[in-house]
Amino acid sequence: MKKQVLVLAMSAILLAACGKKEEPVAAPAAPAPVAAAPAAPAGPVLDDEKVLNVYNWPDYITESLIADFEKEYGVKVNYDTFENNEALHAKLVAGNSGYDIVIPTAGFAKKQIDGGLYQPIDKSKLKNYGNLDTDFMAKIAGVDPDNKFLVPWAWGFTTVGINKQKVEKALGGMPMPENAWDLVFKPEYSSKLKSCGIAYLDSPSEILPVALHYVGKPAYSENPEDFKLAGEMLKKVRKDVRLFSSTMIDDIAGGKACAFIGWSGDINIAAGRVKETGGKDEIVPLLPTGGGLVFIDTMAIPKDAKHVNNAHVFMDFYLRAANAAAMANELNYPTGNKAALADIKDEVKGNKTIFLGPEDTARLIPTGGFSNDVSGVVNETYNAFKRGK
Ligand code: N2P
Repeated sequence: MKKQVLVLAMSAILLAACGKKEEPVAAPAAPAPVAAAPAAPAGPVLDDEKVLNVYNWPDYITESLIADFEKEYGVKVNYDTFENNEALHAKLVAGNSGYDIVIPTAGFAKKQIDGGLYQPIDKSKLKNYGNLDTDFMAKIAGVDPDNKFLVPWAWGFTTVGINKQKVEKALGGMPMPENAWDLVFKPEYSSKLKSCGIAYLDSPSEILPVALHYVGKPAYSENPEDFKLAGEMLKKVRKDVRLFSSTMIDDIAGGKACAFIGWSGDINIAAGRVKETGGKDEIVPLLPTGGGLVFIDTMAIPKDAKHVNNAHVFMDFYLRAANAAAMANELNYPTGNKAALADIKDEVKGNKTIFLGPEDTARLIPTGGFSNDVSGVVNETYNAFKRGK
């Protein structure tokens, strides 16, 4: 049975009629109707079991969000992370994942929506839904018509980042390329940067689109020949790649890698960490002329989720302007929450590697996804590359 969190109404007090001893006792007058206590505002509907299971990307939640939510609603949050969309997809396809909220990238989620893996969002339960930017929602509607299944979490772009001093030293006087993707995709550069460490995200659905785009093919090609070309290009630089990881903030900040394919916000976090600890190296997310790969990550409720009400309450909580603003202020990832803009610090709003200028925005590789037809080729090409075959 669903229960409502209700504040208890105060009980009525009946007054006894009183009179002088000698006077005949009058029949007690009917008590005056007690004014009804003002209705307490109904709280959101929670499930009987006060639990919420969330599955998200690593390093992608503000510090106090979960604790604040647990405290306010008395719901215990179990929080797990996945490394890439493929790992999330495998869990959803297997079924009974146990998760109530998952955070797929919108482009990738299309096939999950088409495959019936999510349940529709009940927007009537999201009183903060109006905080969302309608233009942003229109973009998501390209993969999720009528915004039925996906509620924005955050967005950013996959790009090349560098440790400026280490890269300059390793290049030994060789000028930086015009297109920063050359640093990680062209043997001329990668063979030099190998010495200070090249890291790639461990994410087929991001490495393949940027590789395809780099070799002049559509980022979300359907043509196996295009994958062959991208695979050949990747093969040439494989020996220079030191690390595959989706949690590379510490590796970057700790100097294990000097050139990396990473996420814009994470690269900025690593840059901040080096500064805080008094390090001299500058970590910089670059804005390649070849374009970064935009991602829009979203919350969705798996079809077989057990705590659907709690999931909606969490979504609505996240949609509060202050919570969405913290995502940009603390983690350098903007959200589609328009109301949050006022609470985002000026230095974050003014950072062109977080809030891109028009030129860089125009160059971004738009969000998209591979169809099921090519998912085999995507995985084969990626795995062969990673194994060095
Ligand atoms: C941040 C995770 C970014 C997710 N660490 C990219 N889809």
